[in-house]
Amino acid sequence: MNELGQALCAQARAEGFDDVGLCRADAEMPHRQEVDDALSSGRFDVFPWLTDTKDQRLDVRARMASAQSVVVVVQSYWQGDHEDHVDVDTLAGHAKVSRYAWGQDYHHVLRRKLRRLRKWLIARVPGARVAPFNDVDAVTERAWAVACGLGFIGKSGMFISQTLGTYTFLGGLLTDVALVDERFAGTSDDVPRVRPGCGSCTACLDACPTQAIVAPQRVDPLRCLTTWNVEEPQDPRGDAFAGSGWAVGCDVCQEVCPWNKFAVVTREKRYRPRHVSIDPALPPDDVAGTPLARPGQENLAHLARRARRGT
Ligand code: B12
Ligand code: SF4
Ligand code: SF4
Repeated sequence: MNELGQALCAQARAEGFDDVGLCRADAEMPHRQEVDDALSSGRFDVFPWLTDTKDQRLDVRARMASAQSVVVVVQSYWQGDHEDHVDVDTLAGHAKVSRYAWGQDYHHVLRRKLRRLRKWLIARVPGARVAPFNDVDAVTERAWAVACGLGFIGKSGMFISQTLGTYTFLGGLLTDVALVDERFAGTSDDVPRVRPGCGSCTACLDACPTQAIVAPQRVDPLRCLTTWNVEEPQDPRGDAFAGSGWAVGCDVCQEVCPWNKFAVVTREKRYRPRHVSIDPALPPDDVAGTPLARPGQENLAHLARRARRGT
């Protein structure tokens, strides 16, 4: 990367991101063919917002034609081992909530930091185009995290950082500012790739409660609990996976991953648990500003009951 790229990375760390990398926007996106196959398979049609934007998800320059660089940031949300976790309480007992949903909504946290980073870059390159992305934007973030040399895709499908483990959020910037030298045009030779590090481990494939990891790195969204208890909480197809114990999201493929011995407790206080338990009978705005707003307070009682069924 060039000097400006190095300064931008330093600034991203100063913003509180735990890792950051960048690469040329014309570098080949890792797993491009696999992502294309997956999004064309029909299995992802449950998320029309994902399949309808396939072009951009396969090529960031379909999102910003003038893009020169992709910057990816990584932020740990690992809260450490403690009893202070979040549950959904019902009369029938507890149902679990995935760690990513324990604190405040990460979209708000990352977006604010990314907007500041955008301002920083524009102050140095007046007139620059700089577009932040985080989760809901049509950028295949895990692939670009790999392209930026920040880690590898585990058999669980999770992006794994060798220094942070799997409990991380991703986001970044797409910009027309050149942050990598021209001599690397069309390649990712500037960025050493991290070799996949699963070895012979199959813990996540074996432990997934719904056998959603159908092959290494291939997660079937129609079997993953998160599809049914976060994205589509009212879809009756989710009933097929009742009794998992998970009311919101699922952490099993991360809980068993040996790379999480490297997980570091997040510096972001806003990801620490705010509630010890959530009563689904509370007024709807109780979950405002947290990821629990995505499935919705009105669905929590149903999700918790379904998670408990059969247990
Ligand atoms: C749609 C979506 C989902 C869907 C579908 C998941 C899926 N595996 O596709 C559902 C709702 C099920 C989901 C679940 C979760 N998600 Co999600 N999700 C997304 C979203 C919005 C798009 C992902 C996407 O494009 N999927 C399509 C597939 C094809 O692409 P992919 O998942 O990136 O797959 C990569 C590899 O697996 C590989 N690949 C895919 N298929 C194949 C096949 C072969 C043969 C090979 C070799 C490679 C390969 O290619 C891709 C790029 O490297 C991203 C945000 C974003 N904009 O990227 C967040 C994101 C991936 N999710 C995230 C999180 C945290 C989760 C959960 C952990 C939440 C939870 N605790 O419940 C689970 C994890 C489930 C899992 N094991 O993957 C984080 C992941 C961070 C990380 N460290 O990896 C992201 C990046 C959001 C963010 N900004 O932080 N998610
Ligand atoms: S999040 Fe849960 S259901 Fe989804 S792939 Fe991982 S272990 Fe399986
Ligand atoms: S649990 Fe094992 S196989 Fe799965 S992602 Fe982690 S190291 Fe890889």
